[in-house]
Amino acid sequence: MKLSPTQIEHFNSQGYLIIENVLSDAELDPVRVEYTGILDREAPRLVEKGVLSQTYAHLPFEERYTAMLHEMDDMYTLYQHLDISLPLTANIPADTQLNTGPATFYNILRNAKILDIAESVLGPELYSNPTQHTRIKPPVSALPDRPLDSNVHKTYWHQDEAVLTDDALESNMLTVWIAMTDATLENGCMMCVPRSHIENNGTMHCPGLTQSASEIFIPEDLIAKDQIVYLPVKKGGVVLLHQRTQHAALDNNSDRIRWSFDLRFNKIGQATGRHWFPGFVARSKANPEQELNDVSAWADLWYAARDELSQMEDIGFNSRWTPFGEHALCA
Ligand SMILES: O=C(O)CCC(=O)C(=O)O
Repeated sequence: MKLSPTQIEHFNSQGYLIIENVLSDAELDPVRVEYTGILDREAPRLVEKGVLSQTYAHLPFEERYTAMLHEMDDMYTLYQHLDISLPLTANIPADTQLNTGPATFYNILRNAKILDIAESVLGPELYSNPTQHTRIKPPVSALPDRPLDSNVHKTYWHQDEAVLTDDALESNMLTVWIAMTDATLENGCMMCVPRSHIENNGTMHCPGLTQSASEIFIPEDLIAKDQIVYLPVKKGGVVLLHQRTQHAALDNNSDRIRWSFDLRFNKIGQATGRHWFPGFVARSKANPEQELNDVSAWADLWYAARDELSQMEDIGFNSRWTPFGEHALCA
């Protein structure tokens, strides 16, 4: 699924692109089944620990996830099993889990249509950058009233390159955001400031409100609000963002979850900006034998990284913005 010259020109000039109808239900359904399996595995454990009153196994994934979170004081206990990244916290316990399942690997990260889209922008030497998440956002009415990170709550304004280390500022990183459910104005679709990738190089970010080092944000006063474009997209659609495009996501004010994956790609050989975490060669015309096609090899990379990071007292993710914490705009 190569992008047309018009689409590429829109992306390059505006810093974003909406592409509808990329992934089919036949590709997304196995991912949903995989995620249901994670709840099937974790729910009885949480019941046994006294965290949940029941497994909610009678509910479909969407409602079950919300019902489970509703009962949990520490929702990250569950969420971390679903994410496709280790957390960006000061310490990573040796038993930290993440989803390294085959449906997510083959149907999402290694999906040929997703790689074709990335190739249209970055060329044929594609590295899967480990700056990636799944975000499964319950209705705000189901969330506690305290700062929560953007994997479950709304996303504050930011540029993606701001969560990377300095060595990646010259990399060409592309964000590929994939809708697992429709993303609407009501349920928390993304929004962006067009052309901010050209006009706002290195916008100031404040350190975030939660313990995750990825929760930095651009103060609202620095956003050109009259220029905001909303990015609703149907299930199976994709939104592309340039690494410097200012963007955010609305609250989920609907009564159902809003679910997405956000992946990143850069050119092979460029710094990922998350050297702690493992990326892989997703596609290479020059050296196809270097492509990582085996889900268990991918899982091994993540668990090896976890084992190494669990030995560190303070990993020091993303400390670039701490000095600005005292700036009046950050208050
Ligand atoms: O899905 C969201 O809420 C925001 C995603 C985002 O900000 C990103 O992928 O950089």
